Amino acid sequence: MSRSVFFVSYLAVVMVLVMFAPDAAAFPKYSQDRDATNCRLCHGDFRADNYLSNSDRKDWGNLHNLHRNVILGESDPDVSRCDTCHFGIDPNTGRTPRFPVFMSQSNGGLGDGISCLGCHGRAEDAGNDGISGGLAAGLRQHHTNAGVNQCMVCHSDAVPANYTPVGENVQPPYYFTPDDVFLFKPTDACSSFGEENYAGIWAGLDNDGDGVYDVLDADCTAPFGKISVCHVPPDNPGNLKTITVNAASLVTHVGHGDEPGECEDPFDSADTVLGGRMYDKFWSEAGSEPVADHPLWATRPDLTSNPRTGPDTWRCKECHGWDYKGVNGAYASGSHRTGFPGIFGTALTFQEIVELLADPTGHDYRSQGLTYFDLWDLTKFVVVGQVDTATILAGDQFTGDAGVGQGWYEGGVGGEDQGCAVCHGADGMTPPLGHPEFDEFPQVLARGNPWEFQHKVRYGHPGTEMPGIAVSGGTSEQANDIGAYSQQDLP
Ligand code: HEC
Ligand code: HEC
Ligand code: HEC
Ligand code: HEC
Ligand code: HEC
Ligand code: HEC
Ligand SMILES: [Ca+2]
Ligand SMILES: [Ca+2]
Ligand SMILES: [Ca+2]
Repeated sequence: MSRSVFFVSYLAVVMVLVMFAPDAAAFPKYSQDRDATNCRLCHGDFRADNYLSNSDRKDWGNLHNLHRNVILGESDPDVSRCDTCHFGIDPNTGRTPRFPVFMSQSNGGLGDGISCLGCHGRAEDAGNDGISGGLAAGLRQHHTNAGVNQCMVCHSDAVPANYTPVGENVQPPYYFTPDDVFLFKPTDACSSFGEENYAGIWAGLDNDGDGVYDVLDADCTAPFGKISVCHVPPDNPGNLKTITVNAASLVTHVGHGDEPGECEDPFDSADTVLGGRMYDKFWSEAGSEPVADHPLWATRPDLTSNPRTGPDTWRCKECHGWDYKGVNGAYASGSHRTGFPGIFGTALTFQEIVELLADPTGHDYRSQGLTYFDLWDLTKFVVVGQVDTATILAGDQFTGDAGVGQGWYEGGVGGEDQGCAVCHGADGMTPPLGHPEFDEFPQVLARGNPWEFQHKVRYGHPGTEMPGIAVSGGTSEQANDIGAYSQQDLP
């Protein structure tokens, strides 16, 4: 795109924002001013180490270096990979300024100077959005389908009902092949042999945003050739084994609970944070929403206090409590009482817990689409993610330091954590962008249900962009301080 077209579209952005979203930040940059705005609000500093992926919650290292060195590799020093994303020439220095970084404008490098859109957009989706060129419809719908409502606030093509992006198998503009300059660039959106996968779990990008990745997406045909999968023996889910299978049978293997790629130690590679979120409401993170009652529901010792039916009866917290103490904790009485025991201090081993959760005559979670890998995440939460709520609460009052908690609330607990205020406002009363109906404000939940509050603060709110502090290494002591601040000092 020529410079003059860029200026025209830049003017259009300014006008659109003035007309429709006077107080919203302009979006086509990664951040407004190297601050927690635009993409950086949720994906953090692009150049920080230990990026925790928003999609698989694994540590991807440094996103900037990953893109520069691993995804882009470059054999010809005259062609700068920096130009794939960076834009313009500073007349004083004659060099490319490194800030700001635009979503859809760059000097070139790999391809035509369309920056992130070269890999995170598709030309075939153009012309279907109210305020942008529309190339990133799939990226936006991926956000929407994952419960991130932000993009819909401004982009009409972020709403699945308005527009269906072209299929997973349609290649982004930069995926042409072969390439002898950018040696490692992605070449296949179906990523049959990992062509789009560089970090984290085996998946590449969900290019059309329907939530299904790569060759598992019905738009892609299974490839020929051999591929490694990690096989989970159904009768002994801890004893994983890497096997080589026909790539065409991958979908079938995954259907049986296997995972593409080589095996890792299941407990080491399990994810406590994802487990904590699934403990709250698993189908917002993995598997599917149950229809009938949980099979154990009919056996609850108290059949009358808790009249819930259907999906709610499958939430771990519904039987075992937000304090993990079941009938011996906050659910000893009230409309959530079931009489079931807690899980705090369980003496079961990892292997026993995975088997208990899979048991078709008991907890039966495989039946709702959870894989053994999901069950390992839940198990890791059970083993290392619980806290004894008696150590942070006196009755229903947090015992932490409200002044210290204000610091965490407003500035974050460290690492990637940006603090609560960026989404909930300094006074807690601002609904997160894209969630206008929200009224379960931090202070409301902290005062009304501190046991639930501590869990949400640590692990976030499933199915939404709220990360929780545990993902950044936050502790239960910090949750306690945030609780004290929210109970005592927020209006
Ligand atoms: C309000 C929070 C939020 C904002 C703002 C945000 N993202 Fe995301 N993003 C997420 C979450 C959460 C996920 C993971 C969704 C999932 O897969 O569960 C994600 C996933 C992604 C992915 C992975 C997609 C895939 O196929 O796996 C990319 C790429 C991405 N975001 C880029 C961006 C860019 C570029 C921007 C700015 C234009 C942006 N995000 C703004 C929260 C956000
Ligand atoms: C995949 C796209 C991409 C590539 C390729 C890339 N960058 Fe960046 N770069 C970014 C993003 C995104 C930011 C963060 C902008 C922000 O925070 O708003 C950034 C920020 C920077 C900054 C900090 C700018 C500032 O003033 O805050 C420097 C310096 C930088 N890049 C240098 C480079 C160099 C040198 C190269 C080539 C070796 C390169 N980048 C390649 C995307 C890229
Ligand atoms: C050359 C192709 C390419 C370009 C250009 C590119 N990306 Fe990416 N990006 C990828 C791929 C591929 C992945 C996924 C890697 C994986 O799954 O292992 C990714 C992942 C990401 C993620 C991580 C999402 C998550 O799951 O947590 C973010 C954020 C992101 N890109 C932002 C950007 C931004 C912002 C730009 C432009 C400044 C950009 N990318 C340019 C190919 C690219
Ligand atoms: C405050 C309004 C606003 C919000 C919220 C917003 N955008 Fe945008 N976005 C814009 C505007 C305005 C443009 C620029 C239109 C242009 O110049 O093409 C744009 C352009 C883009 C582009 C480049 C153009 C293209 O063809 O797609 C990408 C990528 C993008 N947005 C991604 C996202 C994602 C992902 C989200 C949600 C996480 C999001 N945006 C949320 C206002 C917004
Ligand atoms: C419908 C109620 C119900 C739900 C929902 C439920 N459980 Fe249980 N859970 C029980 C009952 C009853 C027991 C004790 C009897 C048994 O072992 O089956 C138990 C026992 C356990 C134990 C063993 C405790 C011990 O030390 O013996 C663990 C661990 C456990 N559950 C974890 C979970 C997890 C994780 C979830 C969510 C994925 C979950 N439970 C969902 C009812 C439930
Ligand atoms: C990246 C944005 C973001 C950050 C940071 C964030 N939240 Fe949230 N929070 C949300 C969203 C989105 C929701 C769900 C909105 C909805 O249900 O519509 C939510 C929900 C909540 C809820 C209600 C949960 C329920 O049961 O409905 C509470 C309480 C809460 N957040 C407190 C906090 C606290 C305390 C922090 C800081 C430790 C925090 N949030 C950080 C975005 C965020
Ligand atoms: Ca990956
Ligand atoms: Ca898809
Ligand atoms: Ca893909």
